[in-house]
This record gives sequence, structure tokens and C-alpha cells, in this order.
Amino acid sequence: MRDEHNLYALLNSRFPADEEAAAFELIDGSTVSYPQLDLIVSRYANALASLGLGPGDRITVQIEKSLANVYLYLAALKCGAVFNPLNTAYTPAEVDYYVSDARPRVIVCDPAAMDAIREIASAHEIDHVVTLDALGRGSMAELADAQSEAFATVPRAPDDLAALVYTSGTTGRSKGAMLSHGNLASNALTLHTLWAFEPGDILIHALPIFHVHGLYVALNTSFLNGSKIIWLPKFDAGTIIGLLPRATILMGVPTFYTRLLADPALDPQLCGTMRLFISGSAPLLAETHTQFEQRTGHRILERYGMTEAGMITSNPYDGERRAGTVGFALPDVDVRVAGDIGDPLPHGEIGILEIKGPNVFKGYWGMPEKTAEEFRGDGYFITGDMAVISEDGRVSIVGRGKDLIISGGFNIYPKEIEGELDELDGIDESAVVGVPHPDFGESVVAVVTGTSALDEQWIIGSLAQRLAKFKVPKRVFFVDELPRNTMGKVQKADLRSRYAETFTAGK
Ligand code: MCA
Ligand code: AMP
Repeated sequence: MRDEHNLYALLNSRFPADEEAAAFELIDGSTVSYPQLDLIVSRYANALASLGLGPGDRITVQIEKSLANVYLYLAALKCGAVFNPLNTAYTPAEVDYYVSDARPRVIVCDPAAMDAIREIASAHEIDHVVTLDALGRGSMAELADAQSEAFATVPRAPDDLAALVYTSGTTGRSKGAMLSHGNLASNALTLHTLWAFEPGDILIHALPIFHVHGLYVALNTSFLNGSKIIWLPKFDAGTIIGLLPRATILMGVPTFYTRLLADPALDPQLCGTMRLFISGSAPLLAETHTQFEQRTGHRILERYGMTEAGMITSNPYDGERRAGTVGFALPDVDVRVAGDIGDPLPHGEIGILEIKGPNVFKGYWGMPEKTAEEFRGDGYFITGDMAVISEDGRVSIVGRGKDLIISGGFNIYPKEIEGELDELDGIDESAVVGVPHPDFGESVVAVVTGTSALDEQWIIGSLAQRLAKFKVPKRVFFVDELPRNTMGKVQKADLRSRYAETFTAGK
């Protein structure tokens, strides 16, 4: 049966029937049970269908984290539509690009953004803009409230698209990674088993849900387990410290763990019920791994993934979790390290990591040539991450073949920021690099040449009008000229070492 391949049908088949089984617990103690969740999702699915959203249609969503946001995600699956989540930090200029590329049938935005989004929608002839705020109020919720609680899950094949998640590329604009029902289902099922989910598990959810980590990895594995999810609007170390004694699993980016370590209350007793701390999206410093074990008795399980493939490797649940490595390829995923032309390299040699498996996406939306460039002839996807694989199969990510900065788990492409800098009056040339940051892991620094009248705060303020806050350089430095090699290429390694201590001096 085709509908068995709709991811919602799979998740729903694992929802406990017990009226008391909580799917979500909010910070005020209120809960939503699994049977309630299923009924609400049907109402949202009817609401989306009433807007004309059907199989294959995109729905672009830029709203605050809320339960209504989850209802929307599940309802889009149930309708067979393609969910396109956007970072809430994106500015209207950024959203305009995504809408022009994704061409959604429906856009859901925060009520405060309605005017700006309406303008974008009308420029791209998008029929429906509806709203949802952080408390789940807005025209979308009102529409859903008026609907029936019956909706037959739309049949889907494994290769049918479930999501379009944008990820910046090494060149050009962001690309929409097409993720299918089969991609998401296989990864969720694999992780559910690999991380040994068990009855009674309780997840603390503090990640944003516009990325694969918070949306698919955290939610889908918990749904498959019929687990309770303690739902937080965002990460706050103090709140998590208060919740740890009632939970069993936390998934986070490395910044979560450095911030938790800064709280003196973190100790083994506090973590008495905890079974698993998982880290990913950015490299976890071996130092953080060691300190966390010393303070709590728990060895963080580090895993590695990317938007195009969900999770790819993981340290073992049983067995040694080795600091500084991202573990073994998932059971159904093949990994290899290759040279520039795809020539496989032996164990122990550094090269680009290439991957193949049921989790690997269907290509970049509307970009068949770009997609073809990123795959080898034998079907391996070129991740752009530099890695080494040991004799026993452990993968270590040792660098990036792509010019990418990861700040607090968010990806930032220097080229995009350099493009905006170069547009500013008085700037001749610019180079953007990532340097170590004690909280975000890496942080953005810009180095520019231009007129002597340039002012750091003016540059930062100007960029903030165009770019999401997390991409805006935290410091701007002025130089007479950028260091270049004999080929004229900017020496970014030189700049990274020159400004390496910008945020860590004296730490
Ligand atoms: C917020 N700011 C940031 C970041 N987050 N700046 C740089 N990098 C960031 N990540 C800005 C804010 O706008 C604010 O600016 C200032 O920095 C400080 O904000 P603060 O309140 O400290 O930040 P926060 O709200 O506590 O957020 C930090 C955070 C958050 C908790 C680390 O960024 C976060 O939840 N990151 C997780 C990202 C994630 O889920 N990544 C997964 C994608 P101002 O003070 O000027 O207003 S990767 C993925 O999905 C793949 C598949 C994978 O492998 O997982
Ligand atoms: P995204 O495009 O947001 O999905 O980010 C994916 C990228 O994050 C990967 O290509 C890696 O560069 C990086 N990444 C994810 N997990 C890890 C990890 N555990 N260690 C190092 N880098 C990671």
C-alpha cells in the first residue's frame, strides 16, 4: 500500500492509544496526548487542504517554535505536501529568495511579519498567506479550529517529497535539499534502534525546528517511540538544569553543552534519570566531552549529519564513545573517503567524505546540474567535509573542503556575507572567516579594505538590515590590503590565524 510510505502513517502507527500518554509537556505543565495530537493534526490537514494544498505542493513556514508549528509539520506530511521550514532569523530580503525558489502554494508567517510577507507573496503570485504566532494563535489556527477531525492520510511513495530544506552551497545562493518520505523514515527508524530508545524515554526538546536536527532527528525518533517530549521554546541552560531530573534524553549542539557546563548545578545527581546526551551539527571539542564526563558521569554521544542526508554517522550507544570522532557509519549507510576526483583513499588518509544510503536526498530543487555535480557516477554524494576513517571504521571530521562557518550549530557561508559587504559604500574588498568563539564554537569576523571613513558599527548595522542576525559579523577589521597568494587568491588561513584570538584572548 502506497500510504504506508507516507511518513505520517508510520509515525502515527507508533502513537500510543492511551488517552493519558503525553506527546508533549509544556513548561507550564500542560500536556497534549498522542490521541489528541492525531486529531489536531487532522484538523490542520483539513485546513491546509481547504487552502488548496495538495500532494507535492510546497508550504513555506517561517514562524516561532510552538506546538502549532509541529501540528503544521505533521499536517503537511499527512496531506502529502512538501514542508519548507525557514529560519525565523531570516530577513524579508532572504525570505523573498526562498519564496521565489520554492514557489509555495501557502506561506505561514508570524502575524508581525504579515505586511512584509504579503508583499513578497504578491510579487511571486502566491495565493495564501496565513499566520501563527508563538502561542499558536493566528488565522491558520482559527481555520484549523473550524475543521473536522477526520482526514485520510494521502498515499505517498517512498521517493515522493516530504520536505524542502534550504542549505547554503559553496557557491551561489541557497539550495533546497529535497527530502523524501523514504529518506526521513529510514533515518528515523535507524536512529530509533541505534540509540536504543526504550519505553518511558522522555526527551528535552530545546532545538529550533526549522532544521533537520530539531525537526526530524529529535521529533521523529521520539514519535516512533511514543515518547513524551518536554517542549521548550528555546535553549535556556537554567531551565534545562531544572528539567534534567525528569528526563532521559537531550539532543543539542555543542553550545548547549558548554553552556550547561557553565552552570555549577550540573552534577551526577541532577542527571540521575538521564540515559543519553547527544551532540551534533558542529564539532564537539574533546575538552567539552571530557569535562562533561567529569561533571556528570555521562559520555556525550557525538554524531554527524547534514541537511542533505539527516544523520550519517554516530558514536555507538553500547561501546566506546570516542571524543573527537563522530563514530561509525549508520548501519544502512556507506561512507568512504575520496580524493578530488572521487578516487577512494585507504583508511587513515584524509580526503572528502562521500556517502550513500537510503537517507541521502533526492537532489537540489530545480538544480539538476548542481545535483549531478555533487554525486559521483556510482551514486555517492560528496559531502564537502574532510574526514579520515580509521582501520576499525571510525570517522573523524578533520576540516571542511567547503568554505563554511558553523556558529552555534548554524551554517554560515562567507561568500554570502562578502557579497553583501562588497555592496556597501566605501568597501573595496572583503573577506569573511570563522574564528574560535567560547560560546558559539566559531564566530564570524569580516576583514575589509576601503575608505578610512568606514565605521565598524555602521557596517554591522547595515548588514543586519539584509542578513539574519546570526550571520552578521561580530567584529569587522580594517586592513590596507587582503593577504593574497601568487594566484591572487585571498589567504583565509592567514586571516583565521591573525584574528584567532578575537573572542578567546584571556579565556
Ligand atoms: C543566536 N545568535 C547567534 C546564534 N544564535 N549568533 C551566532 N550564532 C548563533 N548560533 C545571536 C542572537 O541573535 C543574539 O544577537 C546573540 O547572538 C546572542 O543570542 P543568545 O540569546 O545568546 O542566543 P540563543 O538564542 O541562546 O541561541 C544560541 C543557540 C541557538 C542556543 C546556540 O543558536 C541554537 O539553538 N542553535 C542550534 C542550531 C541548530 O539546531 N542547528 C542544526 C542545524 P543580539 O544579541 O545581537 O541580539 S544542522 C543540522 O540540522 C544537521 C543535519 C545536523 O548535523 O544536525
Ligand atoms: P547543515 O547543512 O546545516 O545540515 O550542516 C551540515 C554540516 O554540519 C556538515 O556538513 C558538517 O560540516 C557539520 N557537522 C554536523 N555534525 C557535525 C559533527 N558532529 N562534527 C563536525 N561537523 C559536523
